Parts: sequence; structure tokens; C-alpha cells
Amino acid sequence: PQPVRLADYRPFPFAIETTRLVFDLHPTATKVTAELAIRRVGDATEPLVLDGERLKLLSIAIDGQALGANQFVVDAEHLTIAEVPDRFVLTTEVEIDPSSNKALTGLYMSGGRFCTQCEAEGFRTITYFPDRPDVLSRYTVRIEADRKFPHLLSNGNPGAFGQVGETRHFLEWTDPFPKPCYLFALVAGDLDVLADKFITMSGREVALRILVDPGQASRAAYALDSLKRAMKWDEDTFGREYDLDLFAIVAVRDFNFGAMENKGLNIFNSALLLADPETATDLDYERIEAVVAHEYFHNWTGNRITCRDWFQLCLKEGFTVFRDQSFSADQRGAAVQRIKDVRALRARQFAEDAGPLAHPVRPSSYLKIDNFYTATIYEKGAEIIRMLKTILGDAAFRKGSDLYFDRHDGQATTVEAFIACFAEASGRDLTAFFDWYEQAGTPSVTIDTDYDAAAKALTLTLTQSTAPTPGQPNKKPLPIPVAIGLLSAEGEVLRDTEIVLLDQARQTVRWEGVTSAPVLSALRGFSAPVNLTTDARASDRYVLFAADPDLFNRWEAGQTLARDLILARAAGTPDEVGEERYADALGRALVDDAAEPAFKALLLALPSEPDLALMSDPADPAALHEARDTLRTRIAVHLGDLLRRLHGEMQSEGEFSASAEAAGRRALRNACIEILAADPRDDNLMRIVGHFEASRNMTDMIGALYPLVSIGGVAREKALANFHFAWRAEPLVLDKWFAVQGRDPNEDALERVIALTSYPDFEPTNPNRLRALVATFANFNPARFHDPSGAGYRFLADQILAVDAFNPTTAARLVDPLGGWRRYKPELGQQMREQLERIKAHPGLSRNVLELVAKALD
Ligand code: B3K
Ligand code: ZN
Repeated sequence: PQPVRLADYRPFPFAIETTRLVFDLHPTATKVTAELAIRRVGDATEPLVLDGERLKLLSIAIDGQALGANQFVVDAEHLTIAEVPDRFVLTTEVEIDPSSNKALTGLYMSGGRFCTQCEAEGFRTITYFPDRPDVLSRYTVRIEADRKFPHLLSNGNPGAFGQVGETRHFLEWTDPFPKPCYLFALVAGDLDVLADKFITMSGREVALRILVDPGQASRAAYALDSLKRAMKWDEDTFGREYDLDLFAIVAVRDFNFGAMENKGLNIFNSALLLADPETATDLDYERIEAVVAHEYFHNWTGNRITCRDWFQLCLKEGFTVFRDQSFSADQRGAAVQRIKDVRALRARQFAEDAGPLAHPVRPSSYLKIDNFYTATIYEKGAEIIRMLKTILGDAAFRKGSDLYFDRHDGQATTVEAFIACFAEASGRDLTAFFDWYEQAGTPSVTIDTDYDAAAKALTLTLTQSTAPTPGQPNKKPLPIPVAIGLLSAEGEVLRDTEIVLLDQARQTVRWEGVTSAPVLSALRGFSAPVNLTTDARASDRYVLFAADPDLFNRWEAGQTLARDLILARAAGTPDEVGEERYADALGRALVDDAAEPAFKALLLALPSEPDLALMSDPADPAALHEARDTLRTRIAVHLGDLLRRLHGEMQSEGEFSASAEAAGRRALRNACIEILAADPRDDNLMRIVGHFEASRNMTDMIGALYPLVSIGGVAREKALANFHFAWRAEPLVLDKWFAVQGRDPNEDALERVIALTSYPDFEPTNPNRLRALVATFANFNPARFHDPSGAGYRFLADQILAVDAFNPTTAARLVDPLGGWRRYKPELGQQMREQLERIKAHPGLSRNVLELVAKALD
């Protein structure tokens, strides 16, 4: 297969002024009639080439005249009409079968309902159309279906409706805003509605509707509340107002990823929409709030202004992630939010950037665009916007975004056009900054300090370099904003935060008036997505861990200390004195009354095994697991009394509250028992079992279920059986039951995971269920996935091949854990590689999976 290249971009030679779609819905044979009003805008010799896959063409006409068989050509991917007038109406009628569509792109059925997913290229399986984001058209849609499907929904505003014969009905929708076809959506089925309204800043009333499975409406309350807060926040923060009379969200159980921002009709994976205290954890609440906001924010960053081509994906995704992260920070507290965002960035994006799939935030070629919905495009894309704001300052940043919304409204545009708005608004040259979009890899930054006590001057030497990535052997220096402050050895502030812009390979900065030997607090708030090395000693880190006013760096200091101790132990050189010292310092941090429980919970979480693997070369997952567990046990023993006391103190008796504050207390309580589980003496075990049995919300219940599973034996069996019995009828909760077993650290875990795949509740066609077990195991259980026998790798490869036969998008997203094979010790890496080879040789492999395994093997 030939890659698509950015350099080959050509505008589409026709404009589709209006699009009228008529859906005659039947589960196995849906008819779609498309009437496209087309005008030539390019060369007179250009043929009309439309995308279309898996469509049965029933009829085709231009201006009402049926075309003869020699006037058009249909192949597996296109409809081509060599000669067309300059202005005409093309009418096609096709038949499709939603009921057999298990790929979950295009029009498919979930839970007996019709629904769609068109981004990136699903629309071409619904009708013939130029399926590219730069062709914007005004849509009217008529949906006709059996009355068994009471709700008929599409984008925009509803219009005419009525009965058709005895059993069917119809409804028309008009979307006044021109849009690319990837934002088209349709839903038909039996749904319950949670309704509300929102008055926009200019006083317009917007009807809000969340539509869910019958009986589930109350579980949509938190999503609705999040939506209203997000709408208000976007008005206050970016001056963006909603533009239609209706904003609807529909939840579906079968969905390839989180959610989709279709114009006026968002479609959500039910896992990211439905929540109540009994069935959802605080993490679910947090993600629902963030994703509801994210999809809503796309209405401006994505829908009103969209991407010219899919290489510009970060234009909408990076900016929208930045917007949702800022929203969450305002809702839940900036420091805690930043720590969580950085943890996710390092775990997913830094890993990607360090492996065979490293690519720039704006890539220059792809085989399957579905594979480019990556952590790099999303999360690193957001980091770039964050740096832009840090470099320009708040006021100039807002001026730039205002200019962007104003200038490009209604357009499909590029990252260059976006950055140009900020350059113009701030008067700064952002040419070098643009390299962040085009250069892959995580820069390494070093800072060396030289303090001259006599002169009371500190000289900082900063350097940067980026290792080669596939296709990019030579890297340029990037403009890196490094936020730096100084503390005294006693932990007092010596100098407030200043942004040093490192834009050369090597740079020195001299600070006068530094009154005592300083402790450096660098890259505060994680001011840039880089790996930082400094000449700090462990004693400096303890100063930061105890006293850095920048909470991100306080947390970071603790993580670095823990990481170094674990890595030393894994390498066979344990530092027992250091481990005691770390536990002591952690104990002091936990009794600091000024710190929030949510922050303390983060301090208690040791660096994860995948993160540790990324830091060691080559990685030995078994040794890392062992070493991390030993440190955890040491903390459990050393701080046992304190952890038990905190666990008691954090318990709340009153009504459940989903607030960040209440969630923080639950998080700290759970973090305490997660550590205590490493020392499963009787009173600890009883405490955890008691916590499990007394839990009245899912956060508490899951908080104890994982520790009990990790302890193994009877504790594990009993807890799993009780949990399953209680929740067997709740798919979203049962997903958690599978996920907890995916993370089971006991030696028999792989065997059990394999056995679970033949369990009646295991539905591989449902991506949530599949990922709960298989992706959780492969990504978050390194000690068991990297079984020396290679059985973990074989299991994953079997799953990938099985799923690829019906859902390539989801199969491709399982490849990643094998992709990093070069970073593991050779006896493991070799076996990982063999499984990649085996997948690659499989007949009939999808392009999605092929692209990823080929790159991983390259
Ligand atoms: N834009 C969608 C993602 C679509 C993924 C297509 N493979 C959701 C989001 O990022 O908001
Ligand atoms: Zn998005």
C-alpha cells in the first residue's frame, strides 16, 4: 500500500454546496440516497472522484438523468465520473448493512440502536462522497425508520416529522453550519432523555439533551452538569459561545474510543458518560468531566474551524486537549491536575517518542490515519500550546486565539495559519517554535550549576539535545521554556520562578544576588515536555520534596528519589539507608496539614512499572516489579501506623460527594491500603477486607478490590466472586472486574487471563470489554505480560489477529505493548519480535495493523 503524504496535498476540484441525505433505515439493508449540489472550482478537465467503500450502488443520476454504465466507474474504493458539467446535482442511492458492521466505523448497530462514527474515514462506508476534511457542505437529513426506533437524531436543528404508513416514521434535520463529512452523525433507537437548558452569554437559550439506555437517565446527571460548566468556562476563558439551538449527547456501549464531537450531536462511549456513586469511580467522574468538556470545546476548535487535511489533526486535537486540561485544572486544582497530566504524558507519549512509532506532532506521511490518533498528536500537541502560552504570556495568547477564531471561522485550515495568528498578535517571530510540530523525539535537557559564594552569583549551564528518531537522524535545538526557581538548603525561597528560554544547544545564565548556596528547582510545573537531568544530589531532592512551593516539583522530587532507589535495587545495588530515609521523608510529607489529600495520594503512588521500564536500558520487568514491591513493603512496614491512622481519618460518613475535595480524601484512603497490602499481616488484611465490605461507592470498592487481588489466595477468590455476583448485570462495572484481573500481579495471572477470554461475559466485539482485559494486561501488568516463556506475547498476538478480522481500528491499538521490543533485555525482546513477525505474516491482515507492526520491525 502507498502512504499518503502531506506534500501531495491538492484542494478538491469541486465544491459540494449542499448535501441532502435520505436514510431509509433497516438493520440489515439500509438505503441511503445522497443528493449533492456540486460546482466545479478546479480545472475543467478534472474528473469527479468520490470515496466509497463496501457500498452497493443501486442508482446514479446527474440532474435527474440516470447515468449509463459507460459513464462512470466503481472500484473497491472510489466512484469516478470522467465527464461532469460545471454545476450539477449528483444523486446516488446505495444499500448498506449496519447489522453486520463490527468494525464500528460508519453506520452500525449498538444495543439495538443505529449509530455512526465517521471520523476519520467512516463516511465513505455510508455514501459516495469526497471523504476529506476540507470539503465543507451544508447538510439536510431525512431519517425514516420503524417506530420501534422512536428517537431519530442527526446534526443541527430538527424540522418536519410525520408517519410513513402503519409502522414507520420520519424526521428531518437541518444543520446551518457547513461541515466536513467526518462530523456527520445519525442515531436512531429507543432512548431515555435527560433534558436541561443553557443560556449563552448573548442570551440565547440552548436545549441540552443527553440520551441514554432506557432506565439510565439519572446516571447522566454528572455529564450534564459537566457540560454546563464547560459551556460557561469556554465563554469566560476563550470568549466562545455555542451556536445551535440544541446540543445533544448520545451514549452507546460499542465504541472504538472515548467519544466524538459530531456537530450538535456528540456520541459517547457509555463508559465516559454514565456515572453514579455505586457504579463509577472518582476516576470515571474525572474523565467524564474532561471528555464532555473536550468534545464540547471541539465545537470551536475542530468544528467551526476544522483541519485542511489529516496531517493537521493536532490543530484540533492538541488545542482541544490543552483546553480540556485547563478546564480541569480550574475545576479541580492546578497542581494535582498537572501532575496527573504529566504522568499520562510520560507514560504514553514519552514511550511513543522513544520507540519505533515516534512521529512529529504534525506527521508528513501515513498509511492509515486511524493509527495517528496518538498520544503525540493529542498530548504532546497540548504541551506545545501550553509552551506557547508560557512564552507569550496570558494576554498575548488570548489575543492570538481571538484572532484565530475570528480569521478562520468556517474554514478548514493548517497549523501554520494557527501559529501565524499568535505571531501576529504578539509581534514575535515563531519560526523556530514551529519546529516543535515537525521534529519528533523528546528533548533531553541538562542543567549544571556553579555557585560562587564570594560573588554570590550562580551560573547555570543549560544544554539540549534530541536523539534521532525514525526518518529524522539530525535534530535541531528547540525553543524550550524552562521555569526555574531557587531554594535555600533550609527550604526557604531564594529566588522566585523565572522562565529561561533555552533555544540554543548550549546556553549559560548568570544570576547575581544569590545569598546562599542554592537548591535548584527547575522545569517547574513541567514547563516543557523534556527529560531533565541536573547535578542535584539526593540531599537537594529532599529539600524540594519537603519544601518546594511548586507542588509539581515537590512531587517530582519524591518520584525521582523513589525511582532511583527502585532502579538501584533492580540493578542489584540496593541502598537500604536511602530507602529508610525516603520512607521517613514520605511520612513527614503525609502529615503536612497544608497539603491536600489528593496531593498526598499522588505522593504515595510509587513510579509505575512501565515508567520504570522506560528509564532502564535494557528493561527487565521482573526485576523492576520485584524491586518496586520491596520498596512498597518497606514503606508499608516503616509507615504502617501512620498509614492505618490516615486510612481511618480519611473515611467520611456523610452523603457521597463527587467534589474534587471528597475524591481526594477517597484517593488518599485507597493509596494507604494499596501500600498496606504489601505487608498483608492479619490486621492489614482485615482492614482491607473491612474496607471492601463496608464500601458504599465504587471508588472505595475498587480501591480494595485490587489490593485483595494482589494479595492472592482466598482473599482474591472471595472478593472477585462477590464482586461478580453483585455486578454481573452492569456492563460498565463488569469491565472493571475484568480490568482488575488484567492487572493481577500473581504468578498465575496469565493463565487466569487466558481462561477469562472463554468466559461467557467476555465479548471481544465490545472494545471496552476487550481492552479491560487484554489491553490492561499487556500495558499495565509488565511482570506477567513479559513472562519469560513468551506466553504473554503469544496471547496478545492471538488477540490482535482475532480482533483484526472484524475491527482493525481496535486491533491496531493493541499492537503498542509489543512495539517497544528493542528496549527489553534480549531474551524477551527477541520473543516479542517473533510475535510481531507472526502477525505481519498473517494473511488478510488489515492496513491498520500492518502499518504498526511493519514500523515496529523496521
Ligand atoms: N475526534 C475524536 C477521535 C476520533 C478518532 C478516530 N479514529 C474524539 C476526540 O478526540 O475528541
Ligand atoms: Zn478531540
